[in-house]
Amino acid sequence: MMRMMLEFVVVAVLAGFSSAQFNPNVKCGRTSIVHLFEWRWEDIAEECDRYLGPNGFGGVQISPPNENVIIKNPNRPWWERYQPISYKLCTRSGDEQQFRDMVTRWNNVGVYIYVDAVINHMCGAGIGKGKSSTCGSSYDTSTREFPAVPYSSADFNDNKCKTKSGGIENYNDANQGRDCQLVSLLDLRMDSEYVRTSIVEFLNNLIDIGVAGFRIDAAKHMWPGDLLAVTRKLNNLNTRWFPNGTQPFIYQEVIDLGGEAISASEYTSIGRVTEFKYGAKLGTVIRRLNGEKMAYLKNWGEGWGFMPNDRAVVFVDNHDNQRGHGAGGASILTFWDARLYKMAVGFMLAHPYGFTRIMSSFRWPRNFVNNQDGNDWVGPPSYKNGSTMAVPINEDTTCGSGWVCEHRWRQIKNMVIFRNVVDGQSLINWWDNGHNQVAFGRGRAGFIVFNNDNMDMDVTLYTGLPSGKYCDIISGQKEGDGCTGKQISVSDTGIANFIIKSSDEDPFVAIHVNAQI
Ligand code: AAO
Repeated sequence: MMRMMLEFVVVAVLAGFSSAQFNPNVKCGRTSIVHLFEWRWEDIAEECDRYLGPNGFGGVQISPPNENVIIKNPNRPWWERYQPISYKLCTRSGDEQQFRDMVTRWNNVGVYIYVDAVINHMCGAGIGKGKSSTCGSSYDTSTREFPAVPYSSADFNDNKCKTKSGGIENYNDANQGRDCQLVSLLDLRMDSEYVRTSIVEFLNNLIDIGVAGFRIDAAKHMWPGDLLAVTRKLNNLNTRWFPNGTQPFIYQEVIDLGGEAISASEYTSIGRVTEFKYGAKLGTVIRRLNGEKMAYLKNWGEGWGFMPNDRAVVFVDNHDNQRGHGAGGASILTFWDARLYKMAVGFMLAHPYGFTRIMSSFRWPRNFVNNQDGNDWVGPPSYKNGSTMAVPINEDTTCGSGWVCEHRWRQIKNMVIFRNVVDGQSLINWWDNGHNQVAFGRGRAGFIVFNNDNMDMDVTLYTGLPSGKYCDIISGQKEGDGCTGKQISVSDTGIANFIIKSSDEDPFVAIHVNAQI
């Protein structure tokens, strides 16, 4: 008993002084990252120099880089990458050399890589025996053998889980959530020193190669103490590119919409956490469901019951909930609802709450039967042999071959820049019409106006900006000495007139001091 108490005190003290990493490590003046879902390393490397770097993006979240099982039925779903076979760095996105090249190229220009780390589990329990994996490593799920790590039966939670099926049956039971299988994925025994060390070696290898941080997949399904034990052993970032003593950025995927046994706050001392309420609520507001209005966004953020600002990673949609996986439900906005989506992303990037992540998707043939998309599994644009297609760039800067590239949409790209320009400025000069016309400023650096009502808007507002002519960065942008879209004049007293028709292609206007003419 005495010893247990002592251990508890030691853990608590260590947690208090833990090397928690909340700083996204993005270069000064950059404030967002983009998830290039399922992109090949070669394309990501190109996208850095040709687009993301010059347009002020801070970094990229990449799909899991380690070996996964190859699923043939259905044919190569995107989600096979969430079924690890080993920690070797070869996947449909590329091999280890391509991975290293990508990281080096990015780091050299100061835009960083964040790895989606799948460490809670290995592949599905029913996968069987074979070598159908992205580097050809063998596995046998009945004996729990993964020789390329190696892991064997003692490294899994089978004996700890108390449900009949061996899987999570009830999200109101925290023990099930952590000790049982998530959708029948073989659950690693994270309280074992050996498993912890294997995971730490995997992550430290990536850190040494040069990555800047990790999205921790399924963090909710690991005990916070086990996760802390792993993150505490991570190396500091590679000093070839990062200042001495820089810790990796940690952001944990914890779905907490309230009302379940496991809550996000259990993880906020380890690193940042994905705030799933953000996209679910913002979608509800912008879609005007359940009587919600944009005027209510006045106290958006912690005022809406979200986690503390400096702990949150926020996004409008993610790779799961854009296709009905994970959580959030029908309110989630995606590229499929482009007009509303751009408004939601615009609002997110203008608002100071949280660290922002942009989604960049691929199209799939949606096929709804009884409100369920039968094609929610479809993998990235690929050839018959299963290899992923390159991302071709069209003349108008959009992407081809089924890659959506939301991050290249003018409105979104320009709002990423807006966020950089207004970084550190507080939200001021809020205005609303009591319904869905709202406006606010960020210090004296930027101002944004939305019209999500079914009527035209013609208002004169105090912007707080220095007097002058500004280009609206939504309907166009500044090019040379002129604007390609609307132009807004701010008077000597900081006042400007905004006209937004409800029929405008994008019913919002944004101006900032770097788009002045
Ligand atoms: C695939 C097959 C499975 C098969 C399995 C193994 O689809 O049928 O059993 O292989 O062979 C992804 C895919 C899965 C796929 C898996 C492995 O999404 O379909 O399974 O790869 O290939 C939970 C977790 C969360 C997880 C999410 C999808 O908590 O961590 O499910 N996300 C991550 C990744 C994701 C990945 C994995 C984890 C696994 O982002 O891509 O899976 O590595 C509740 C809980 C949530 C729970 C959801 C969904 O949510 O709160 O924690 O997420 O249920 O089960 C309301 C509630 C909300 C509730 C929601 C849905 O909105 O408010 O709380 O309803 O009920």
